[in-house]
Amino acid sequence: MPVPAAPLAEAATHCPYCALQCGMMLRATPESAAKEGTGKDDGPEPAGGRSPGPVTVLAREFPTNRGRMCQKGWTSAELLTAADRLTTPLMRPRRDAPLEPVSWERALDRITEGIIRLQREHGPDAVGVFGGGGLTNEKAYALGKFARVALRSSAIDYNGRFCMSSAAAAGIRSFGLDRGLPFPLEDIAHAGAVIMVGSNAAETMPPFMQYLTRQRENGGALVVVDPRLTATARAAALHLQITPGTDLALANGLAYIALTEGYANRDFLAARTTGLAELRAVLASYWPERVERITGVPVADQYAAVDLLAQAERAMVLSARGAEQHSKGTDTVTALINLALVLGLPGTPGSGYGCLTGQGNGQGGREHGQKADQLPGYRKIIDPVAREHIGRIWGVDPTTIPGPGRSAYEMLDALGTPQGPRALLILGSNIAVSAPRAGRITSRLAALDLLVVADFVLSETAAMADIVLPTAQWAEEEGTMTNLEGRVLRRERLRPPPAGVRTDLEIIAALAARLGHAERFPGEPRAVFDELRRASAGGIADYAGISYERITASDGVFWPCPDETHPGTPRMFLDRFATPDGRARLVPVEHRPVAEDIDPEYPYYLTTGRVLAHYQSGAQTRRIGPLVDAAPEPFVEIHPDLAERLGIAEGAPVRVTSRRGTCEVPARLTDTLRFDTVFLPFHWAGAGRANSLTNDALDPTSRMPEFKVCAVAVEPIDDPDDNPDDDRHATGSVPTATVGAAEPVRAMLTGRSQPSGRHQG
Ligand SMILES: Nc1nc2c(c(=O)[nH]1)N[C@H]1C(S)=C(S)[C@@H](COP(=O)(O)OP(=O)(O)OC[C@H]3O[C@@H](n4cnc5c(=O)[nH]c(N)nc54)[C@H](O)[C@@H]3O)O[C@H]1N2
Ligand SMILES: Nc1nc2c(c(=O)[nH]1)N[C@H]1C(S)=C(S)[C@@H](COP(=O)(O)OP(=O)(O)OC[C@H]3O[C@@H](n4cnc5c(=O)[nH]c(N)nc54)[C@H](O)[C@@H]3O)O[C@H]1N2
Ligand SMILES: [Mo]
Repeated sequence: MPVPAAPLAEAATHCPYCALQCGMMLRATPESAAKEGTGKDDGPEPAGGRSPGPVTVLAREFPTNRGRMCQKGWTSAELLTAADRLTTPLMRPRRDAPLEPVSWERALDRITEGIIRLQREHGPDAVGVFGGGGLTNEKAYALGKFARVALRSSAIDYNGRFCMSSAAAAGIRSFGLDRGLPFPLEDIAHAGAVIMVGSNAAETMPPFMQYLTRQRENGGALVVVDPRLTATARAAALHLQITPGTDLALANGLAYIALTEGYANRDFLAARTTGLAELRAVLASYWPERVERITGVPVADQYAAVDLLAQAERAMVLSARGAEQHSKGTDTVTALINLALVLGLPGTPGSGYGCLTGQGNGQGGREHGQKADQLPGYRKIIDPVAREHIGRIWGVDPTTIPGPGRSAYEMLDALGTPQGPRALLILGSNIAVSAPRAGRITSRLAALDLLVVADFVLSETAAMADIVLPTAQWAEEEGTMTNLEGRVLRRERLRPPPAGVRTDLEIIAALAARLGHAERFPGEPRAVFDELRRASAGGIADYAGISYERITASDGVFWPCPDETHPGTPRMFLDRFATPDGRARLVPVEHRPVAEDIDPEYPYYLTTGRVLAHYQSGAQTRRIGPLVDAAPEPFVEIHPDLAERLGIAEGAPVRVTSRRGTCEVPARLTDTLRFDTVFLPFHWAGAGRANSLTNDALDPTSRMPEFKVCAVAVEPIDDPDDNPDDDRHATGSVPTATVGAAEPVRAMLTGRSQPSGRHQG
């Protein structure tokens, strides 16, 4: 292992959380440098061992955040010194025994023995890898290569499948490639109209809101489509309070209006698209009254939204998880792209369609090969030319590179079965909390012969592992991230990890070395990045011209950037789309119902999402004092009228039940959501785990699960001890309070013509 460089007094880096990648400055307090660990120790942390001191976080003037950050960013450094931070590998002496500290040698030897034995008995695919969109580009690249070269396994996928995979699949189908935002954030401030479909950026990317504020100050209008009146929707001129799971019909309906009202951009359609006739034929059945019946969005509001978009000189259609995390997410985004194309927005300067990618490296994480069907440079693993090129870079015979593996949920669902992996290595995901139908997934994890998790804390998933490896945090290692704009940026290291802790790259390198591939896996991020550049050269996501030096000296570089003299590509598609003929595809798509609709037994829609103070599975933010104070516990949002009907008071314990499990949380009564819909944030484990309920129905193209809608029953908990088991099935007991409630709710809906659009200003 190379000797780590000395700690810095100050490091220019980026927030460890979302895809906005706010620029931040980290400053070591004087005593922390003195108490520094070297990161080189190869044994358990001695009792009372060294612990590095606190770090101060300052916001930087970076083009994404322009000096601002949210509460998560300001408090992010607290996790560096969290009381329960892992500083030694942990291992179970026996399957049923508790985790105990062990040396790195023993932990790595035990993992290697397990891998070799399971692969000898069951073949290479017996060992699987699960990565994350929070990992740096270097780690995502190394992990994909580790699976294909060191393990020769096809079983690798990652949590990005649960995130923006539907938008990615739709972007590839319509435009020929997927870059979340094909334009810089700055363009949003100058758009005359923006429609945001299923994004609550006010809570999920607070510093992003300054672009919408500036957009409004510039005279622009915002339309928000969300079943809830969120903080984001409050900033809108028009809020469309849609029935969950019906965005596809709405998008088709808005495109219908654009075509029939003469708003279609005929020159653009003729010059830059194909498929208009076929699209027109499908859109013909999406007349406004029918769309109102499906979506609940009043006809007048549909017209108002199209008027705003069509009359603006520059306009944007943006989507996020609310529209995408559905079993028809790919087609829903396709319908939104069709709307944008009919209006002539994509590839037009200042206008366009974009997906607001979520995780810190959600964009880069989907480009470098940790995806089941992909090789670095956003290449297809089935493409013989790509296999040839990558085989050369990796120094292996291309025929030895495995073919495509299963998608994230399908791989997890098969764990421990004769068809699936018997060992799993997880870096950067806490699936025991965040996977859909999580009761099923934890039972699959428990069925494994070997579960290895690398994390900085004992997440709920790590707590199930046979071996846990303590890994470095963002301030303790270098690396690059690619933000939601496709901007490749640099993380600078403030100080080495605490004694006993290794970086993910060092862990991958050490395992690869034990599997006989010592030379092929450098543990140094720069060496990995240089290889990544060469591997990506000539691919879709081409990083060949991007270097650490360039992105340190600048505000990052946008891919594609094929050589060092190339300026990078902030705006894409200006001349042509990335399809063979250069034209965007209008792909006709039909609305279809949600995978699990409400019925008398499960009469309400459940939707899930986020709150400002917590990040994802909460593994990181549930350990940070000010964030726990801001949002101490899980809750379910219920409309006061529905709560009254069910006999539920504010703060009272509520049981939410789906065909897959139950969740018990206090009620939060609010009239900001539809009264046929309840909302659960998914940041908590245990009885408050939202994913005990969610549906594992998958999108046929992206394999995205239907996180955003399933059918549930809701009842007050009279006897708190009466707690039915998780993952029960439809045959289980039916909560009496809600039997047959679907009809009264429908009557309420029609009786009060809920929901209605909301006009302001
Ligand atoms: N505070 C915080 N910020 C985060 C994260 C976090 O966990 N916490 N995670 C990051 C990541 S990885 C991601 S992916 C992003 C996610 O960012 P967002 O997509 O903004 O987050 P969500 O809360 O999942 O969903 C957004 C909205 O979709 C709405 N919605 C639910 N169902 C539907 C529907 O059928 N149609 C429509 N139109 N809307 C619907 C919900 O009511 C919710 O307000 O946030 C990133 N930023
Ligand atoms: N019901 C419902 N479920 C959802 C969603 C939803 O909207 N509703 N959203 C989905 C989405 S969009 C996403 S992105 C997923 C996210 O869900 P997860 O994949 O569980 O994401 P995190 O909670 O960020 O988990 C990251 C874990 O890895 C650790 N970690 C962070 N960085 C690193 C690193 O660099 N190296 C290593 N080794 N470990 C690291 C953290 O401590 C944490 O334990 O959840 C999905 N689940
Ligand atoms: Mo995400």
